[in-house]
Amino acid sequence: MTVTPNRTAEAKAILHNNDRGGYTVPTADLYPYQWNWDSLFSALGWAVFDIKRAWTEIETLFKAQWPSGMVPHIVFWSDSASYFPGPDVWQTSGIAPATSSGISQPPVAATIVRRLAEIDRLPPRALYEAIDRWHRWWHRARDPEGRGVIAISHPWESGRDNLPDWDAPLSQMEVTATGHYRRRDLDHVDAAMRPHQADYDRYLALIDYGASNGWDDAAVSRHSPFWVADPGVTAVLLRAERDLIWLGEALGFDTAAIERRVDRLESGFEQFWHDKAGTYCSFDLRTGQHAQAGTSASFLAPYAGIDQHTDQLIEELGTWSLACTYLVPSFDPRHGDFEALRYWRGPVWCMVNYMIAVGLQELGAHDWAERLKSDTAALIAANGMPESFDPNTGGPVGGKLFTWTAALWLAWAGGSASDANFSGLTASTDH
Ligand code: 9WN
Repeated sequence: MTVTPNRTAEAKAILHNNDRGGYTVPTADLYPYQWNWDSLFSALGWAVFDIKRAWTEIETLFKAQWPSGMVPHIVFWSDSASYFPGPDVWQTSGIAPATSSGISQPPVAATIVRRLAEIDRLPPRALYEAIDRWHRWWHRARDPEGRGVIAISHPWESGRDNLPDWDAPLSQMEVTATGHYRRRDLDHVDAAMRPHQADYDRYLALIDYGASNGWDDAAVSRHSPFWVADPGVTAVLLRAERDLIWLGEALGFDTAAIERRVDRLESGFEQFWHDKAGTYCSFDLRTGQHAQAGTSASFLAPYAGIDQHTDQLIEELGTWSLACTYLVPSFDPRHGDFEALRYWRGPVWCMVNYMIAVGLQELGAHDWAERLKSDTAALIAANGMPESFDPNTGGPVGGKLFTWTAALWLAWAGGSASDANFSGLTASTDH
């Protein structure tokens, strides 16, 4: 007799097992610290059965906010030998209030806090103000020219580390002395699923660049060897700004400044449109060169409330669906650089599917939103909760017992009717 696994019980157990007291690690060993967007997505999962714990997750993350407003992508609350690069490489002490990395990650906080507010209560005013400071940091530090597109200073800042988009900008970098270092990721995950050594050398060189400039935002924006406008971070920020307005109005704040930031991002977004590729693509702000093909982030435009090219995007999604079994691969499955197992060069990531589906639903593309939800549910039902999935076979990729996969099962893909109000697909969409 086959026993059907109880995925909901498993998902809750994953959150509990990854709980380190006030914050949730993405997975044991491979990622033993608090990661920014992982932590926020975990709050969606916690909210399904422990709303208080969901709020704590976010409060803990914001304790690590820098005086500049930046919220780091990793907070090293405790020591661990199982991850590299650790605090000694980042060298942020004296700048950061808690030991942390020196770069950020896609700012999903306002959107997730809004979701918690809709099901529970409004956030404390101080949390709203902290998120506002973080958003202002993105504009000031990562769009200093006010072009309306947000730059990343390191592939890790996009959250989509080894996307083919970053290959050309990284290849321009001179990598001289990174010194000897030992990667720890390969102790935990098959090398075929991880970035190449040449990528890691560049990731390290970029950390070295930031650290040797004291993580000064002006120095980074002027001279960082890697400075690429990312439609992923820009779309996430644009949506987050709209959700911050919602929160600000509910809390009685003046939101006029945020409205102006929204206007700037809305008009800036079209710069990502690349006619030849027929989709939204990142571009190198130093050379002006667009990436050559679409990525899963191209489909985040609807999530950002951008509807100029909806028909083309939906047509593109239809073509992708014929080239792989499960949507949405992280990179164009028809392109020569697509690799079904190698991290962000192919695999399907649940939280990206969730964001894309929310946007599609809001623009009225209900069938596609449902398709993404049912693909995600099928992947998890068959394979449990790994870091990501092979878009062709559906097999598990990367780390195991993964927090955001578990959280998105609870809050979205595996939701029963009684969980419906936690689903991004049914919550109010009045923006
Ligand atoms: C570097 C934790 C993080 C995610 C990122 C994902 C991966 C780290 C790494 O893991 O990046 O930040 O060492 O590979 O790409 O999105 O937040 O899950």
